[in-house]
Amino acid sequence: QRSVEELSIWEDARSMLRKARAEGVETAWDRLEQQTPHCTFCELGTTCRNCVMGPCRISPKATKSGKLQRGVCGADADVIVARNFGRFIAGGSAGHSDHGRDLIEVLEAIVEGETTDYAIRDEAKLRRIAAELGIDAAERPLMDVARDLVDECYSDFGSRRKSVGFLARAPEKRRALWEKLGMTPRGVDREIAEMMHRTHMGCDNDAPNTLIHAARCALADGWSGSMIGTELSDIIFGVPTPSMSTANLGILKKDTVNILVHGHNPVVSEMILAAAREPQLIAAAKAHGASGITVGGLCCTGNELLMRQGIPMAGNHLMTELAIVTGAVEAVVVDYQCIMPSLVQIAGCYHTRFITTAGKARFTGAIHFDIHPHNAMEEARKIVQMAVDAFAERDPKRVEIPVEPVRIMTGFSNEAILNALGGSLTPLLDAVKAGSIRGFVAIVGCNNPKIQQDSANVGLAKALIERDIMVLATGCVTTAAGKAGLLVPEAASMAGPGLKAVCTALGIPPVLHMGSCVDNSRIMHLCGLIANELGVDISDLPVGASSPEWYSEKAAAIGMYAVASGVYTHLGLPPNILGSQTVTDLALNGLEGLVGASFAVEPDPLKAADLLDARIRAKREALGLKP
Ligand code: SF4
Ligand code: WCC
Ligand code: FE2
Repeated sequence: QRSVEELSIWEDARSMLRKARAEGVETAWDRLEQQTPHCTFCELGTTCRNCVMGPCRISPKATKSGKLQRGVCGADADVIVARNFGRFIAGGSAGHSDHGRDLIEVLEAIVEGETTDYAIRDEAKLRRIAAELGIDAAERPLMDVARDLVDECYSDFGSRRKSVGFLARAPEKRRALWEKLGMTPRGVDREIAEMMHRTHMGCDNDAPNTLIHAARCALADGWSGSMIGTELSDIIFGVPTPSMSTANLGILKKDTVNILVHGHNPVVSEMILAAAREPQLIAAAKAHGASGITVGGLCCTGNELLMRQGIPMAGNHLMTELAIVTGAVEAVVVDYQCIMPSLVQIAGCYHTRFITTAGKARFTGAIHFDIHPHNAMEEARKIVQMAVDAFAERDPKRVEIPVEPVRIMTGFSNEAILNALGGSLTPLLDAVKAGSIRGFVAIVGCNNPKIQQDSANVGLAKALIERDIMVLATGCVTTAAGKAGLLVPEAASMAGPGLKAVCTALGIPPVLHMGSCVDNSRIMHLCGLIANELGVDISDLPVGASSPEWYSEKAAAIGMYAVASGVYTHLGLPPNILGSQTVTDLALNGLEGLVGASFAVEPDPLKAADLLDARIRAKREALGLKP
């Protein structure tokens, strides 16, 4: 068994791992050990289960023996790997985009008067976005504009369009390239469904052709499904603005009722937070001897509420099990995605109520509340009451809160960034031209128990800011960067001299928190704005992306749309594609010639920083800037 020090860089994680071991609670790390070694065929991506003539597998030694080179139908390793990877990307795109669609449904419920729990909080943004999508938004009643926006967004999911609405945000050159390559996303659901079709036996049996569609599918996510999720969330819950909060397990309080919100969508968690702030529920908590109610965030639901409401972050992906191990959590309220099924068992080891809220994400053994726009607040109150009541069952002898919370700054939407810059990108671009900011790297994504938790997320961020490269963080990298002290203005002292000067002048951190995983669409939008301002393509910009500790299908979709948009993208570990030379070559090299960017795989964060730095250097030189 590996020591807890090897598993995570954090004291809060290590303490809770020790406690879990002492109390006999199984975690993801234990199960990884049981699953190791993994199946080599699956690791290489050369298993196929797409029909019942199989399942089939292609031996990595196939070329030597001459046997097992093709599945029963005749598919070779290239075809099988491309098909599997295509479906992987489609799965990720579906997750983000279905989340986006849920926001359309909430806006629709507002427009139709089916809910009073939700409202249009940012009318100006609604009109601005509607106008951007070609809706007459100026003089008409708000609800009429909103109704048209709902229709417009739904249409992006269908199959009657030539291209999705927000694609106009991408530079013209890029759109022309997509058109030429057959990568223009026509509709979110269409591209996902077409990927399922193409990968049925006997359809797309040309690996590069399958990968081009994988890119189209991912672009539908990044430039439509996710983008709709972000923009509508801002309209309904408010555009994030900079504010301060805190992070790590120390945000759980010994004397409060602690509720953690986990998953991705702000729709339910915003209601939980609103309920937890109501005087009668706070009074109920006090009646049980608590001093109040703490709502803390996990993963992206946490990010959504951190960005807009400033709630504290308990942790990222690999902290979700460990948060319950504190023994100080009354309820974990989840929506969907990245919620380990093991949380049901771990909650069962304590007094913690594990509560699901989405019909499409139910967990056997969980307490379920079926939440819809029309009943959200009413149900949220019941959930908070349930957490309050659970406080009486907390066993103080089993409570251990290992650390003090760390301060973080959040709320850097594109609107907030532009605002901080006085309304125009010019000062930022001037800093880039002068070389005080040499470039930008978005560090995004998850934790993976195969990698010491947050060692690569934090290691890469530190190495980049030292080189005057500004870092943009989303998803589970947020809490990693926050715990490392990188999300406060004082972190400028850890940056290189140029970046330090810019951050100090603006009072911002060198690592900017831009939101949840769907909010990577903010970063794509920003790339589009910068490229248009400079009159170049996104692939000409001194930018990069990285997911050092990724695990999920969604992270692969994000990586794929970043690359297809022209952003060089580093991954800390490879997807399961190495069984195909063709697919691997295309991902690591060939895509560069097609879309002007490719993937790089490098487990060592310092070497990854070198790769991203070299890329930024080359792009700066090509733009005639000093490297
Ligand atoms: Fe085997 Fe081909 Fe069926 Fe896949 S589609 S399981 S490779 S026969
Ligand atoms: Ni996004 Fe990765 Fe976290 Fe889940 S919440 S674990 S996809 S980064
Ligand atoms: Fe996420």
